Amino acid sequence: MLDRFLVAAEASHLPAIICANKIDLIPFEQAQALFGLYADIGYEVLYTSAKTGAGVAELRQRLTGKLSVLAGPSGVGKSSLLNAIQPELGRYSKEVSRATTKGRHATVVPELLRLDAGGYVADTPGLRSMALWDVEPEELDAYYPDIRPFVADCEFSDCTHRHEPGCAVRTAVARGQIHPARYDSYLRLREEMEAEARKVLLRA
Ligand SMILES: Nc1nc2c(ncn2[C@@H]2O[C@H](COP(=O)(O)OP(=O)(O)OP(=O)(O)O)[C@@H](O)[C@H]2O)c(=O)[nH]1
Ligand SMILES: [Mg+2]
Ligand SMILES: [Zn+2]
Repeated sequence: MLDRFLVAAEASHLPAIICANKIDLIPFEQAQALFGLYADIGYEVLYTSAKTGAGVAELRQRLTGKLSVLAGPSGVGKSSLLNAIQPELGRYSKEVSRATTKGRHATVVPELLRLDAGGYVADTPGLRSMALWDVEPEELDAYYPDIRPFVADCEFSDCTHRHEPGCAVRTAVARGQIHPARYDSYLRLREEMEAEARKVLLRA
């Protein structure tokens, strides 16, 4: 899911910040073991807790003066984080709206909110899945900043990085220059996109 969001952001030329919330629930080393690889790739990773306030000032600072959107699965604490940044901003977090919320989601409609410190931020309902429109399977590798630098060295210009001989991406995985989890997510996403494209062809 995270890699999917990152691909969508790369494809739209939107700078992405990864916010790992609820760090009060696990030891910090454990959080770092999960998200540290993204920092290695070059993404900015913020570790936050809406509950203790950890990292909230940093998040507020990164949103100030910008037009941003908080996206992620339901229940991760997007609205709670906004509440922590500026009271009453996350009006639709679970606590506040428990009495009126029947469904799984606390936030029901995306809403653009004004920050006192300047800028706007959109709170969104949690996403269970996300389609990647306007991204062709053949260009997926370009949206993985950790895979992208190796693609030009593949023997075949249309290399899918699955099984072709002389694949520089697979060599990089073997050498530990690309994290295996990221390579796996590339393969899965590519598979899914190709299956989707086949369905569209069948319908046509
Ligand atoms: N322990 C802990 N709980 C948190 C934290 N942030 C949010 N929660 C809890 O997580 C639950 C979901 O929080 P929400 O802010 O409603 O989550 P959301 O991402 O806005 O969810 P949707 O609106 O459905 O997409 C609530 O019970 C919050 O109290 C945190 O940093 N630590
Ligand atoms: Mg919400
Ligand atoms: Zn290749």
